[in-house]
Amino acid sequence: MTGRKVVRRERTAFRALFASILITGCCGVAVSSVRASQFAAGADHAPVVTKVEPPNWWVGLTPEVMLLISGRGLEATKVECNLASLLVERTQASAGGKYLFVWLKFGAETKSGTAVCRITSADGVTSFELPISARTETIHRFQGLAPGDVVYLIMPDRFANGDPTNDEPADAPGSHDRSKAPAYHGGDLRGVREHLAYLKDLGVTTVWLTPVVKNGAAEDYHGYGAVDLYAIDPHLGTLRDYQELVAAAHQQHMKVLFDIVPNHVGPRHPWVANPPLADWFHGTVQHHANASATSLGSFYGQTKEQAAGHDPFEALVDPHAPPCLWRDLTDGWFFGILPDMNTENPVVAQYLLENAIWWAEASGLDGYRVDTFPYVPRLFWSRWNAGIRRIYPRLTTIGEVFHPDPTVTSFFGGGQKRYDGVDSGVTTVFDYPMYFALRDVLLHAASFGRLADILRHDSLYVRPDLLVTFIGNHDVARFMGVDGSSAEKLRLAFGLTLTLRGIPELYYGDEIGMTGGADPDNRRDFPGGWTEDSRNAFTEAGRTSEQQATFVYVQRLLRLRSEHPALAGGRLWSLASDESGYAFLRESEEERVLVAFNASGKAREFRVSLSDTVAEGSQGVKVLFGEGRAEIAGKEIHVRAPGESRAIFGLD
Ligand SMILES: [Ca+2]
Ligand SMILES: [Ca+2]
Repeated sequence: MTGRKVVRRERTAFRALFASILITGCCGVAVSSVRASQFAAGADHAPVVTKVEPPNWWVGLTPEVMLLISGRGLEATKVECNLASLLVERTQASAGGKYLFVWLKFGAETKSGTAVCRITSADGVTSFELPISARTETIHRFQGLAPGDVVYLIMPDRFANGDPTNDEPADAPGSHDRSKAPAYHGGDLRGVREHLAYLKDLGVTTVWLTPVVKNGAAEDYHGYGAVDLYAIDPHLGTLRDYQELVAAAHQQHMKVLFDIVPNHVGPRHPWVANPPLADWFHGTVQHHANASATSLGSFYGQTKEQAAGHDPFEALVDPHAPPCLWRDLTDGWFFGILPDMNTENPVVAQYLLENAIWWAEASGLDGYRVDTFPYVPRLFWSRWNAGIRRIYPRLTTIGEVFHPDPTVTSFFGGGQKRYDGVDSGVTTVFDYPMYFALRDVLLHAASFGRLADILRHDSLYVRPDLLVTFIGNHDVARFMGVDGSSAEKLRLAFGLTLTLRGIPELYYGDEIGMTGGADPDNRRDFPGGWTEDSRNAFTEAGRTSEQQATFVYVQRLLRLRSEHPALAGGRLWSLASDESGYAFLRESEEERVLVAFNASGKAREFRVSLSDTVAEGSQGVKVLFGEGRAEIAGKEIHVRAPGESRAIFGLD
């Protein structure tokens, strides 16, 4: 909110009894108002409310809700609400009266309506409103992901501009400039909604948007610098735009993932100057640890080169490591600058859980992509996931564990307690080990056997079939932006991620071979998302022949995946693996499918015994996709594969 608005609010509060003031400008249905009244005496200290979080709630959702009221003079001696069934359990003022926590308990008789709650202090009275509504129908909402899903990652500022009027909101002057990589480019939620048909046509089932909450700096187009966890960033639209996007996706039988960041907020969040509690954050602006400072490569016997990928994640999963080896990771500020939430404080934990519940209930979203997962103490995750599941049992949570080693990533996966006695409760994690292996194999001449080596670690996961596989995202250089890449290698990479076990994630634009180096060059605008663009790659006519070839390739693979349950969720059996090739089976109740890759530049033949495999006794084979031929010869299958090719066969 702007300083001018706050001043206007305060003047209004001084002038009028029960003056109505808008407190959350862009919150669609969640807009609520503050009714302020006070006595003339002691006006300087009289209570004033500027913000209520959450701005509204629902009947029958939770037994209680904790409100964080912001303002001043909030040292309440009494808080009471006008609904008899709504009980004020307790209150706690803090930060010299700048904040008031109010715990409300919903009685069995609570009905929808707007509660008016009065705050009395020694110096005056004010009140705030809390709209409480009935829950909407839950069918087709909160769906969660299944192995048959395909995720498409979008950075909304860089995808499509559906509403040029929000390109530069009034409170963010100078933030919009398409010619500058770190500026806002104008893409928004409406732009995503208007291109759901394109994604549906490609074969995508799920959209993951990078964070949509309000950010505070002119270069926060990426969304990871939150200043308000209950508002949509005005560059992207309004809460109503987000609700309409989720509803439109559901109407087309698609799902939406919300990118949530309980670990930290942006440096410009108002809490940083005035924390609601003294220990709201781990440390202070002046004194805090850096979560990214330490490397433990040599501790675990790595060479200098190997150590580059090693960090305190390894100590965190090491039952022999004292907390001093990993404490900075969980309690330090990300990059040394992003204020780290003290999630061990139960008030902070309740705030963050309610925030996740609020976005789900307000929009109907289907899951959370959870940022910086290892950076938050695990007991918080256990309770956070359990709190979400109590209400939304099918909702999927996907943790970001950015590490190449499956013994590390699997530790954070949910479904079982680890050495610390904690089950993180997260549904699944991203398959970073497979990402690193795929890039090493296809772009850096590593042995193809690396893939089978990653896959043998699947025994460490409770649900390896739900791992989210990918060849690119917003944090790494584009696959096509890496030296040695080519359209052919990109197709091999898609061929692998779309046929291996797991839920594949595609990074926007990779399906047309977009290029770009490290952040922010990997976040270029999707061509055609802006009316002034010379080509519109959302349409076949606007794609170059090479873009069209890659698009059609991905589309055909996704169609095949949706038509063959073995490819979407079947068990994977590694049959043959060496420096340049890999052949594996996918097995479902209905079928067995053989997938063969030849990464070398020359044609080659696989001769694979089917004895003692689920394909033993197969009589025939037919090509489902790609180049190459195969035949059953006795107890063997012989596959002839051209150089840099992949082929998929159905076995009878
Ligand atoms: Ca826009
Ligand atoms: Ca942390």
